[in-house]
Amino acid sequence: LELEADLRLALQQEQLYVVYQPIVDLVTHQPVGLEALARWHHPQRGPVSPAEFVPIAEEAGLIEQLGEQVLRRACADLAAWQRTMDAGAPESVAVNLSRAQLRPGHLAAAVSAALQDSGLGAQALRLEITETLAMQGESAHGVLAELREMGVSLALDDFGTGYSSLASLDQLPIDTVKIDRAFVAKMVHNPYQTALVKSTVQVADALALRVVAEGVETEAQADALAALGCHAAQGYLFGRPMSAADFAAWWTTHQ
Ligand code: G
Ligand code: G
Ligand code: MN
Ligand code: NA
Repeated sequence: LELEADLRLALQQEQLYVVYQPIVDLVTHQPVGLEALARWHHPQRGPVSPAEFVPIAEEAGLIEQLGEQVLRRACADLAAWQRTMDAGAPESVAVNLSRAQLRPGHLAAAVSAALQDSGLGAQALRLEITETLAMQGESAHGVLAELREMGVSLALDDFGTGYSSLASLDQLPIDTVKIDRAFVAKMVHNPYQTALVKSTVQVADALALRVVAEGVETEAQADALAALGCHAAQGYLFGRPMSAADFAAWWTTHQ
């Protein structure tokens, strides 16, 4: 409850900030994109993980406000990079959505406003959803359809955990699947986990979906994923989540 009050205040004062983690092509290791991740530095407790404060925001009815701040910051930062980088600025940014943000009408309006204020086109935004939420009912499907109609692309996040199933890849209006890092961690030297990733890539290929592996920490994991035909990866091996300024420098030196 104390954290909830502090979070409410932090949102009012816009104390939350956003860090960015690169996504690289698994064949060339060239940067191809980035994911925005929310951060909160509590004045007394220090850093609080989004794994802790996102559920608090959901319960307290603060998630739309939080989501909108992250969306606006990510769009503003991407627009600034596109204005200031000489060549090859990122074309899009991925932003995580919580299930409580999937309200018909409201989410599309917030996304539109963030795009309009930053001057970005809809293709500059990739929204990440998890299957547990994506699967919940007609209204969620309607919201996803609204976003797709706007031209925003959708990624299925944390694939391989929870309720995710290969069958759902065909049923959601997504263009990307993100393989969860728990899956990646278990893969090397484990034939069963390797087979699961392999079949995920095969189904994704058949549906023309892009596959991004998360939490790649070692060369062995990157090599194994590349050998399985996985397209892109994200993880500490390539780059940690960074401030906007550090990310811009990282991106420029990795062109
Ligand atoms: O960045 P980190 O690994 O600490 O994130 C922990 C969890 O919080 C991940 O599941 C991630 O998807 C989620 N998360 C990070 N930023 C956001 C955000 O802006 N909105 C939502 N809904 N979840 C986020
Ligand atoms: O659930 P989602 O995929 O949005 O969360 C991404 C989370 O994974 C972020 O909190 C980010 O900080 C974390 N992360 C990114 N790369 C790595 C990695 O290589 N190893 C580990 N352990 N976590 C990572
Ligand atoms: Mn994500
Ligand atoms: Na994930």
